[in-house]
Amino acid sequence: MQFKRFTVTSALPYANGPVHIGHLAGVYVPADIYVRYLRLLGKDVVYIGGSDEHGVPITIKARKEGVPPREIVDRYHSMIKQSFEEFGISFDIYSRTSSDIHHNTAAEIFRTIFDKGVFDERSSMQLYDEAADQFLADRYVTGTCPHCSFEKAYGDQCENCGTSLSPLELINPRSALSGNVPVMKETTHWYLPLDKDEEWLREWILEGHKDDWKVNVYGQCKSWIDQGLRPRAVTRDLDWGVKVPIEGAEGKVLYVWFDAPIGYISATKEWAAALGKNWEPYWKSNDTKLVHFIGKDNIVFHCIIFPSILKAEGSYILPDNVPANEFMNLESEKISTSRNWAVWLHEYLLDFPGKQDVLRYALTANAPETKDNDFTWKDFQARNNNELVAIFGNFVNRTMVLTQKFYEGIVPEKGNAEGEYADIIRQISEFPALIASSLERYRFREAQGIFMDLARLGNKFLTDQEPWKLIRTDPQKVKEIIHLSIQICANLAIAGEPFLPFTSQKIRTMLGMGEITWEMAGNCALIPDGRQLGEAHLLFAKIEDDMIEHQVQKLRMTKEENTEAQLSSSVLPAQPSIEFNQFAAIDIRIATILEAEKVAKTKKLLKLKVDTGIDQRVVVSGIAEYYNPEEIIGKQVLLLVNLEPRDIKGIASQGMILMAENAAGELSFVESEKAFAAGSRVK
Ligand code: B3M
Ligand code: ZN
Repeated sequence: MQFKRFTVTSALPYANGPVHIGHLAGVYVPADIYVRYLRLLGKDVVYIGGSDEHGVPITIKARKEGVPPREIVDRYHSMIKQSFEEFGISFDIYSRTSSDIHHNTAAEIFRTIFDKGVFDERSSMQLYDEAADQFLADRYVTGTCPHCSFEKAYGDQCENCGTSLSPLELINPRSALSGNVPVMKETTHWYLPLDKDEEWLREWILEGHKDDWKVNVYGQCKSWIDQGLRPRAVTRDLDWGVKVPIEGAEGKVLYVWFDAPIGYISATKEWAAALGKNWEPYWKSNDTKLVHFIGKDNIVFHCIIFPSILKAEGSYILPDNVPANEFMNLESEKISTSRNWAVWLHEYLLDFPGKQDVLRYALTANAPETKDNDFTWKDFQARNNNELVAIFGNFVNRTMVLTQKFYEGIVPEKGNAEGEYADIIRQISEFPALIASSLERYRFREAQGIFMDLARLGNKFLTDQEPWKLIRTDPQKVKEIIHLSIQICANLAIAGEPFLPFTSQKIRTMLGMGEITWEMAGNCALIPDGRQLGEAHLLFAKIEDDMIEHQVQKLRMTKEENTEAQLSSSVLPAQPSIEFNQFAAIDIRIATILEAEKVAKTKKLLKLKVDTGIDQRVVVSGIAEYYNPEEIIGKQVLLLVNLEPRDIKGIASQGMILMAENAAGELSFVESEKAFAAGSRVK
């Protein structure tokens, strides 16, 4: 099918924190590559982005900071918008769901579906936090996932196994507000009867998109549909969100996953209005190709729930594809906002100024397209130094420098060595179609790899031809070599624009290129003889070890902070109280360690001889993993002296050394601050 226009969306990030490389690799970089390619093709395309400003993630953050939700979304919306812009994510509009146009659009769609009588209105018992005086929807409740036993599943989804949940399915639910065990309370909500959508969803996705949707996306949809779809509440008892636009629904708002995807539509309206265009064809015309770029945790919402909403409304098209990615991990661990385990975009932009393309390149080269992948700083450095600098940058730089040196920067004439270079010229002409074919199948990683092969081809061409030597013997041929190299540079500027837009711009400036189109790619007569080229600038610079070490160090510190926080938060509750005389019966003394040796054939045990002040005796203690025998001779420790003797590995142990144990199970002696004599009583 020949599409007339393209509506491309990328997931609306929650405005409750900055964006990180996981978001970029999963969603924004691939979407941006795709739309830049479409624009080069001259297609009518709108690329929609914006902030998701409703939902519990926002209100929880606001509550934590003790500020109104509005303050949170204002802060992060502008921060996210700005960093996307600086990073070159080329949205046609970056909107937000707290705008009036969005509230009106979402309310209108709800109203239309309501008027058609599609929703079921149902009263039911829901979890309620009495202390906070609030129903516990979605992330306001946590508990154990009934599917995978993950203990921190949310009321709407388990982030461990990806299953979408309802609060009542959680085992041992707890309020995220107070930590309390919730009670049940009755409330009324409107439900989208997804069970009735099963048939057309089956036909549309399972039969219609078996071959063109990604395996991971198709698989998730299939398992959802096969498990049987259930009606889903699309309203909530909350005060932050789009008000439910019907009577009798006071104090209720639309479920965030009802309104957020509608944000794509609201943003399109806003974009069109500003340009005096009609928004409707972009959402309602069958010759429009709608593509949603998302992460794998959003698949069900974009492939099943949102389409069901649009279908119920009746006048919208459905997505042609939903190329969801898997997750990007960071240094072998899952990226986590709460544990600060991430590379934040705004920090990257500060730490690596002018290196947007390096991150874009590294993320695409390692994109989690078919499975989770890992970002490491070492790989980032290697991609830059060994690929961008050594191949792409090196080729373009050599071409520019030689043109400068031999011809004062003027493009030499082509000559007629065409026959000799016919094979290379043919190869160049084949590149655009190869890259395009991968891009159109959403294989960005493969596409970028092919693009790099073009740079490789150029680099190898120069190296093989050795014009710097040939200049003395065959200056005519050198002209031809340099001429062709310049044409390859121009091709790299065009084919590279979707992947490395900043670099493409630099090359275009150096070569004096104007507007570019995809159609021009593959051509070896892009830059005419006699053109004076601009000044040569390096495209990429080597990234030294200290820059990488600095980033790795940052992560190391985060890890230490997390471990400390975890240890201090996992303190055991106090034991039941005892009477004073129970305590008084315990006889603890300061004792001096006189001798220490390992107990044979054990890992943990030391046999100690101690001076208790009362006597000298033998005690067996399980501290061998934490102390070497020789380093503890002479130490003053606390000893429980009236514990009944026990036989440990054939040794009669008379007493017990008191040790402190932390949450990690590590042991430490407890010492007297002053050097008291052995036998001093501890009470
Ligand atoms: N804000 C969830 C997320 O960031 C959500 C996406 C909305 S897309 C309409 O995972
Ligand atoms: Zn689970």
